[in-house]
Amino acid sequence: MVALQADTLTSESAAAVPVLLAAQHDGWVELTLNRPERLNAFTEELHRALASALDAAADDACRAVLITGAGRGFCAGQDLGDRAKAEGPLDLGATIEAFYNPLVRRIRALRKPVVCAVNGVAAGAGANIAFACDIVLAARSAKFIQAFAKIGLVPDSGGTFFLPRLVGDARARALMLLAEPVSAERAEQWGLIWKAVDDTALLGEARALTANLASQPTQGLALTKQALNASAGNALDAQLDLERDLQREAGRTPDYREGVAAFMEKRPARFSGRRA
Ligand code: LHQ
Repeated sequence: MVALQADTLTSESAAAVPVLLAAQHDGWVELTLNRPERLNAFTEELHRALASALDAAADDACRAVLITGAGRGFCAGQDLGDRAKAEGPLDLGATIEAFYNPLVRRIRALRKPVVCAVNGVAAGAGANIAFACDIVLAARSAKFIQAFAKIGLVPDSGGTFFLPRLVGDARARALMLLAEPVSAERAEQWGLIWKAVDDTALLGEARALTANLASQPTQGLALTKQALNASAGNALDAQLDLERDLQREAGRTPDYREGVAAFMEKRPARFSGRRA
């Protein structure tokens, strides 16, 4: 695993421990939140590093992204110590506007799949950032906590959007009002995540899944993401129109031609992910 290049490598101290690790693979990148002693809670520094890494991942050479956490936790949301250091009253809305909302928007808008491997507890914004990703795998020992209620806050980072849509209103309400942990297995049963995986198998499975996604028709997957992102706010008529427009675009990609040719020739497809 390598640290990010100088402009995105940020560190907690002069000892230079990067708060985010970026490992480049063949066509995909693995981003590891790296503040294990704080269960990878978000500081401004971590937000900045993650934002730059996701911007770098927008390059067409990168065809999938994996996000995970170092140590025993995935992410405990906002670093509450970081906020406590601030002088004077805090404007939490400004923090959300500057960091959390752009992060959720970056993940959703990225024109390639974002896989999240939840290796341990995901609390507060840490849970909701995971739910913003396209495919979520979680270690069987991991749990998800809408921790906001315990400190008098409102679920953010898209939680009030994603949860009711993923698990329905009754479960979303209780999870948010009670801040009760949900195990990875229950999260899978409820449709909150894609899959719970044995702890020791998590990273291997998440890497294999991401590598496989990086070999797929990237433009088609990007357009599929776009359709799904729009679905929550559209009526059927508008969604049908959008599907027509996106299919028109997909039909013009080299990977559509390759997919059909491979099918006809009864051979595996070799997708390039190129736009044209
Ligand atoms: C932490 C944290 C943490 C600092 C564990 N901060 N140190 C947006 C905009 C602006 C402001 C506010 O918020 C937001 C969005 C949010 O995310 S609000 C929600 C913030 N997160 C939380 O309220 C979760 C706080 N953490 C916990 O409830 C527990 O740590 C969980 C349930 C996640 C894990 O519990 P345990 O497995 O028992 O671990 P632990 O509590 O012993 O934590 C291990 C260490 O990590 C510990 O430090 P220490 O020096 O005692 O070993 C904790 O203080 C530290 N830590 N979360 N958010």
